[in-house]
Amino acid sequence: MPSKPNAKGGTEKDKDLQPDIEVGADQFMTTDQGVKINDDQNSLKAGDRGPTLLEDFILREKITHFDHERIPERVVHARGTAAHGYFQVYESMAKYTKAKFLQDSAAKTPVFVRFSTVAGFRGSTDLARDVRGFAVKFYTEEGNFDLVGNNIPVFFIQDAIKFPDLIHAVKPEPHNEIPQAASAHDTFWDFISLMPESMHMIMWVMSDRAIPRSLRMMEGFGVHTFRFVNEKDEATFIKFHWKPLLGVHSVAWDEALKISGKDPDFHRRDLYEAIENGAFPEWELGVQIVPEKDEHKFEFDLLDPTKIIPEELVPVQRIGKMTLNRNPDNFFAETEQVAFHPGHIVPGIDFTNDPLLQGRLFSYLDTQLSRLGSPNFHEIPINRPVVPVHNNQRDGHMRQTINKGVASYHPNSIGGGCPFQAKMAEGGFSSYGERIDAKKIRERSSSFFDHFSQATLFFNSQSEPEKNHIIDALRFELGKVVREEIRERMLGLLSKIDKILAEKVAAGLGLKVPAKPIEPMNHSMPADADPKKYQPKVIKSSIERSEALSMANTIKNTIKSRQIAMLAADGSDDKAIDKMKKALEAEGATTMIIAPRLGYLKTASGKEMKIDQSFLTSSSVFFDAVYVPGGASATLLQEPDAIHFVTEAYRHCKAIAADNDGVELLEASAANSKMEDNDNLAQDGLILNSPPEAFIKAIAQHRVWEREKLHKVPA
Ligand code: HDE
Repeated sequence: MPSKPNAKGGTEKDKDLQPDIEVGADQFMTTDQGVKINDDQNSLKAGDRGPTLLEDFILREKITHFDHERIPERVVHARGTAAHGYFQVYESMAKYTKAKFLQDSAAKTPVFVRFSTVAGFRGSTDLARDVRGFAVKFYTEEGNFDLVGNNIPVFFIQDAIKFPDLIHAVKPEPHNEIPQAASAHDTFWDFISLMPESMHMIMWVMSDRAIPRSLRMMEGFGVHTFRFVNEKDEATFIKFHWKPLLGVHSVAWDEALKISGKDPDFHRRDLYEAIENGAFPEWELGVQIVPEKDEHKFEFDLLDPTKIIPEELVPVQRIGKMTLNRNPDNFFAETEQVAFHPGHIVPGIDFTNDPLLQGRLFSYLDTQLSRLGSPNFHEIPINRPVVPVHNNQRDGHMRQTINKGVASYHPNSIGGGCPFQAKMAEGGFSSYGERIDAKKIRERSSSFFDHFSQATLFFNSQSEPEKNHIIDALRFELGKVVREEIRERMLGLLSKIDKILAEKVAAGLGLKVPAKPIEPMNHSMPADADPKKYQPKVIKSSIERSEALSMANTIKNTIKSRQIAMLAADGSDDKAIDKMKKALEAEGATTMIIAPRLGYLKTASGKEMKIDQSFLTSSSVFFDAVYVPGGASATLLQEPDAIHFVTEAYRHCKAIAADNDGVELLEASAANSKMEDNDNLAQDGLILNSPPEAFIKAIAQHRVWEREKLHKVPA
């Protein structure tokens, strides 16, 4: 049976990890050989001022281990953070798949999830404009299943052979290793401008999806079309989705830039703290199911990873829920050493011929060999399945398993034929018997040649503010490109997506959209190919807008785990603070008192109140909303940092509440522009002298992006 929570509420995987957990509390310090150490302060010397002796095995062991502490970072997705949890299916999916972890709604399957950015190095900022990795390892009773996805449902390229080119283009440029964790440079846009197939993905990456508010507030996607296979060996096509129960939310670009400086660990910290505070992040697993007979029914190819299946065509069925409820104990042992692989599947799930997926099936095992250094990386505690492993794989660096017996081959008679193969009825994996009758050919199917229709669909599906953010992002990114011909090529491609989009970007760059995109448009073609045959196909999407593509339509009914700043000073109204705090915390939000200095403040009723952060140690960009109680406006108005705090929160379109003379702080800030001529302030997220409920409603809206129409960036 899959794991049921043990007495302590842990999963099978938690139990499996127990023997490897080391706690030094109340223990003697020892060498790696278990010898108790008497002096860890001084090396062994010939006389107290003499040379250190080579004989000092304690010194040598310690320094040698230190010298080898680093392993290569992931070539992509180096920056990441992870958490433990479990997955539970809502009802049996037996009709579609025999995968055991998708049968029993009472069973909890342990998971380990790693989120990441793609381009930056291990120490880079969390808030880079980038795709986020969303990799889930399910420790099922039939072995590990890895769903190695992203927070964007499509990819830049259609064929794995282009992946090294894409990554070389986006990584810092090779001559000077600049810029870090950024796509805003020539090599990236040079490549992209020659790859029209990337246009759909570019729309997503230039949208606010690429700067999430929190890892807990982003969707996940399996990207490729996979297969479900049931007991009768019938297959259906599947797209995997993760839908966050907190909704899909992002920060503003200006915020992202500031957070990158003030707290580059913002997402990592947010996930860690949410879990420590018991605000466990949750996602529903969704699937789009397409019967085999419908494979060719769509105006795009199901095998093309630059396409989504619009939810209007095939709805997403929510089939289960994942909860992350435990932080790793050790970053290196777990988060760094976890090794995902899209090729880790279990009976009931299978691949399709998506050429990007097919290439990935090679890459992940291969990369672990150099990153983790041995074919035995599956024995590392975080990677090993919760079911036993028996096979004839032997030896290699760092082998942990002590295999008994002399027969390490199959068939054998000496070992009684063991370990033996499992029949399908016994859970043995058997690949889906897809019929293939083909000529070997190095080509791309012409059904992959529509590069623009879904880019247009995405752009058209965005709200006005979202469209403006895409335009701004493109102006910024292309503005950082030095070579003008690259900018012009990009404008040509953008005009194929949307003329107005291209014109607005061009205006920001001081250029004109070229009358005709530079031909041939597709450089991703074989040397001998006829360029005419490789021109992108122009297809008009049967769907003009898709609600699911806009974050404006996401869940906006909760403030769970949101961070609210309360600006206070000596004299602040403690009753108002307590009332607001209680109401916000009852809805699951977290509050912090921010004041001109650290320590304690004396409230209106003479009480001592602990200050959590000062204006120096904190910033409005770390919060979702701001509250200014009355009582201390005279002090706060003397603090330029307090006024800036409110101005910035206002310009970043956040909800702001104030009571009594607290309103004066808003009047001294940029919010004043709205207050002078607006009688519906609540709609604008400004909640003055109102009950907490109104503030709670405003925070749940996440942002009032319309405010940007007047003023975009903080003073
Ligand atoms: Fe990956 N990718 N990838 N990728 N990928 C890696 O494997 C690769 C792609 C994704 O948190 C590497 O262990 C190729 C798509 C995630 O540890 C490497 C291609 C999607 C992670 C690799 C792709 C992903 C990786 C680097 C094109 C979304 C981080 C380190 C054919 C569906 C997993 C490693 C973690 C990591 C190769 C494209 C997701 C080199 C060749 C598409 C979330 O093997």
